[in-house]
Amino acid sequence: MTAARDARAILARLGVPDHAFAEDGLPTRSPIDGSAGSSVRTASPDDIDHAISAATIAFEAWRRVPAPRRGELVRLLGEELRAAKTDLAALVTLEAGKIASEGLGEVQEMIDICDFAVGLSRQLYGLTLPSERPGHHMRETWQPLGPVAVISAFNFPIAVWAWNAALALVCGDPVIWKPSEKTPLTALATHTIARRALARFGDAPEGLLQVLIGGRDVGEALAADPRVPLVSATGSTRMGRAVAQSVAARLGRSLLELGGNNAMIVTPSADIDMAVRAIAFSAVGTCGQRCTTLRRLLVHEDVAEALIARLAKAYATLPIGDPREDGVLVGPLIDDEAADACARSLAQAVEEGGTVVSGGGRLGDTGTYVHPAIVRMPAQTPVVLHETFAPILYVLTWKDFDEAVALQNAVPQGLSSCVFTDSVREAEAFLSAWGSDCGIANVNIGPSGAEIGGAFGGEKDTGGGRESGSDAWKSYMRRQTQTVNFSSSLPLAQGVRFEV
Ligand code: UN1
Repeated sequence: MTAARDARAILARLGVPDHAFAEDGLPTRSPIDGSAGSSVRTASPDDIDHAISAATIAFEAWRRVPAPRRGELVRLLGEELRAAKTDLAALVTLEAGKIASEGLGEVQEMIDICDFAVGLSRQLYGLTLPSERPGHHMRETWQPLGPVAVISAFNFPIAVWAWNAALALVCGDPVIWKPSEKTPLTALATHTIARRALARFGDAPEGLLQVLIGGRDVGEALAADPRVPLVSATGSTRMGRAVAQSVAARLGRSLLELGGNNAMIVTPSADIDMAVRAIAFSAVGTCGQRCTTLRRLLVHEDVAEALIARLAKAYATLPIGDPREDGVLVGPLIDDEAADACARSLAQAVEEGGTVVSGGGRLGDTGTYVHPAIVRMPAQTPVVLHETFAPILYVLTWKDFDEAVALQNAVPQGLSSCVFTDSVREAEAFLSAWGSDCGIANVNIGPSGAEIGGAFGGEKDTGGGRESGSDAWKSYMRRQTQTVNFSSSLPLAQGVRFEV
């Protein structure tokens, strides 16, 4: 059975309506076997305009619904996702090429953020502040913001929508989703599941949750439209820069989660067994296509040879292949273009003085399956500074811990980072103000696979946004400082006198 046929069966089972598909629409293809799937209807400029109008109208009603009641919709969404978990996860595998366990993990991440958002719907807390004026009180309140555009990437085709949508919904905001053009099927399936939650909820306004399938033009239209106060975009730094400029030109707000170039520092006291396991998952998992994938291994010169030998041994036995099969740990890259980019970066690394220690190259001459590679580099040359979305691990050595931290920070991106050490001094220095400059910093844990409870995102070229847990919800709301005078006089702040 081709992957595309498997996908079609799941889409039918999940009840994705026929009108979502069109012969002349966006073609789909599974990276597993290259089989062509159903073509998907794309949004016209009119569709985009209608979607934004409908979201604007929905906002009028939704912002009046009490937040805990809004949370009820997200609770139902979590229930529907639980019920559809197996099918939806299998579709992630078929469309994005993730192994089964990671497909399930992706849907679990959606369920987790729903649970988080339901609790949040009874919080969304503000502050009360002492007023300098007698008989006055001051408070800070968080109000719904308006329609939120979510632009998501193929590598977490649905979880990133859920991070945004679950928070936006409880915050009182409608959501317009532009999924990656590489993964429209999982988006349509998710939208269908969300519609079931909307139906059970009963009186949610039309236009509260919408999906627009299409390419760059859709993202550009959403970024440019002043009716969309927040654009949350996940993807390449190049895309994020374009979105940010367009949104900033109209003084809108953008929330960006862009490229990473994540490193692990391994010190002489590190538990090497644990490091090897962490490296394997974070460098090779999702075939190197997470924003949080480990791309740079910075290892102390005394332990480098032993660690590289252990890694090369582990890489040699990696089960690569059809991600539907039990035991496979490395599935395909998303498409031929990604496999070409992987090959180009490896060639560039060698040109820049790198030595391929393990892997590299395709399985067969064409196709999207590659051997994860370990490449020793003499320095952080241009190829190392660049995020290639593929399983290539660059290895560099260092002598002095400060030098390691400097190397970790000397790239344009700032998403995730970690140190493996048994030294409390090194661990705490890494986490200090002069340590890692990333949004995520871990000790004795790889850089990928974050939980939803923390704020997710990073600095510099990663875009500065924070999504998911902690107080990331504040990005989806409008802060209002309120002062109420309950006295019968009108004192002015700062003692200003103005008698008329
Ligand atoms: C991404 O790669 O865009 O921390 C998101 C992780 C996942 C999310 C990654 N929970 O690796």
